[in-house]
Amino acid sequence: MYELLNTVNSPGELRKLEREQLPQLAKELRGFLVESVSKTGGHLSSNLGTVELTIALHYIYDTPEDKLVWDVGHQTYAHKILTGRREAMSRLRMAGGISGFPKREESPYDTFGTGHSSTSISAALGMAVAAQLQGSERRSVAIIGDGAMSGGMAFEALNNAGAMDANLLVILNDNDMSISRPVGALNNYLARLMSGRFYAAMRRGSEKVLKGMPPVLEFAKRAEEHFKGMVIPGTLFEEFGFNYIGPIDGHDLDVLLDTLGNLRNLSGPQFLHIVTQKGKGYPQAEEDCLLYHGVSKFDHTQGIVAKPAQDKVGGRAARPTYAQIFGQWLCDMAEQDERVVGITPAMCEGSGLTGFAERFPLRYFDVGIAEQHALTFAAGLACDGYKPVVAIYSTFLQRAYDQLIHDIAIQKLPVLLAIDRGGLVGADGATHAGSFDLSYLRCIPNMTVMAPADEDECRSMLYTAFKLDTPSAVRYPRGTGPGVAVSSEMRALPVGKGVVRREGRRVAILAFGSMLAPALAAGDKLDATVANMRFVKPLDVELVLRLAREHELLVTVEENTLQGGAGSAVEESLQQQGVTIPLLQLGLPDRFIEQGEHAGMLADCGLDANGLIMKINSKLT
Ligand SMILES: Cc1ncc(C[n+]2csc(CCOP(=O)(O)OP(=O)(O)O)c2C)c(N)n1
Repeated sequence: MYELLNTVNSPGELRKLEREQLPQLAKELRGFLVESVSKTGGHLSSNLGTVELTIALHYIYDTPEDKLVWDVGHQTYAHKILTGRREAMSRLRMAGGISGFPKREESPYDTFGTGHSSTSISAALGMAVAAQLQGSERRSVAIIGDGAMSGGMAFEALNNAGAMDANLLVILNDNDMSISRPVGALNNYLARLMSGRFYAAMRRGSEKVLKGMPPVLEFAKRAEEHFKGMVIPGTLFEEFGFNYIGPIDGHDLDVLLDTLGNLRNLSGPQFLHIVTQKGKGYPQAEEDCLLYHGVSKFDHTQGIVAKPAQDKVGGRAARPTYAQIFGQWLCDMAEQDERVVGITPAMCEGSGLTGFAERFPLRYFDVGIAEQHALTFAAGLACDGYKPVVAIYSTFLQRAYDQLIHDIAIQKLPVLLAIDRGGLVGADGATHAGSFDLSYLRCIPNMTVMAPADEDECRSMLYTAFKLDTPSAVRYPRGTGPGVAVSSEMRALPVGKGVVRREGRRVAILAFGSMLAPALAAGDKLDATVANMRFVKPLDVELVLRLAREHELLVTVEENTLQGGAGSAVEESLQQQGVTIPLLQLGLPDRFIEQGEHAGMLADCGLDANGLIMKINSKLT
């Protein structure tokens, strides 16, 4: 079935193929991708869109000597398959298997590790400058989507690269989609560029620009024959100092090969604009590329079967995810208070904002993949009387740390961060884990930081945070919780207070957020006291002191790195009060945790009930 594909185990072998064989290879690669991803889950639409580009790049460039840097890296499955990892695709994103993103330690062809967006131009520029300094002719190519291009870092890098003469090629893979519809002025600009309305004017500009550059002129003339006069300069990218080529059809191998072949020989900053279709070649994904952006396992002969609106599990309604609970709360809050505005950096669906966006379109802001801007934009709104709620994944909030401190916390602005994907996230692995937020949030003055242990508490915490009128964060995990029914009431919790959930002897377990469930299970086995601490900041010091007085051992447990986390807060408070008591701090270890299945990953870290029992027992004896 994959006769030709099976013969290609490296780009070296790919380069031995005749050009005429490449369309067949693309066809087989696409079939393999659909079949393979349907068995493992993963990103599908973006990968189907980059099949021809990946083949053409490895065919023309001398990889891995020449460097390909993929932005975000979710579109690198074809690249993995062609660089010796075809068989490893059966364990994509699984424990012990290959990552869903490029990873330097996985292959020499993965030149730069990614997962977060908008880094490729900076990294490829660094490599291009390194080549220049080393007197090498090797080339560096950044491949970046139109969504990732909306990130500020991409512009910082363009600004830098355009004023240098390093041999950098930036390929803009324009499929007119981010995860959902792309937003912003750049996107409008690209659409206008594509529409051809500006074509004539640009064409005149093009001749002017090309005249002084004979190799480009020659290339442009040849290219013109292929794509019937589609070579136009993009004013914006030209202004940045790049030589702009495009837009060209990113699924036409002939055009791609000719164009890249020419660009490979040009020096200085080059910009190639290609147009692709997300989901290309799999009709269901072409139809609904959002649904097929990130998929779980499915039957590829049928496609994803839509779930009924009220999904039933064993006769009961399926549990809502924390993201859905947040989305519902935001709608309810917005009904009550017209100062509520909702902000997302390009993660509408994942953050549970679809309903809010539909019901409150004027108070909903998708700002693009721009976390830094999202926070400072929220700060601005807060300055003038609004109550901004920023829905953001823990891992992406890392991008906006200074904005949180400098623009929000110092000014004590009432911005609420609804932080999703706190803790380990499973198949996406280390780049997407929300392992650090409790540590990096609790050291910021003026912040209130909460972690819910169940769904109902999540809603109450969001309301509590909203009522505070100071900077606050509610941090909840990916997916579903323990299944506690969510009250429709808006109930505020007492600030800085935890609750004892189980009274026991000798040992007191102080659980934060998602760790309450295993703590309660361990508490039952050990007859230990278990407290749901609720607040990481302000910490319930009174409760900590009482538990210290009444027990022989305190145990803190959190789904956050041990360094500087909630357990450290408990330790600091004991120190400050001059209380000495054995303290066992449990949490994520000081290493990056690779992809896997969430429960297994927690167990590996000793954060399931059994792990807690073992560690507590060994501390007691
Ligand atoms: C800093 C950061 N924020 C958000 C994301 C989540 N994310 C992953 S892919 C994606 C869309 C990327 O769109 P584009 O670059 O156009 O690539 P496409 O999927 O369309 O091929 C987003 C928002 C991320 N990876 N990194």
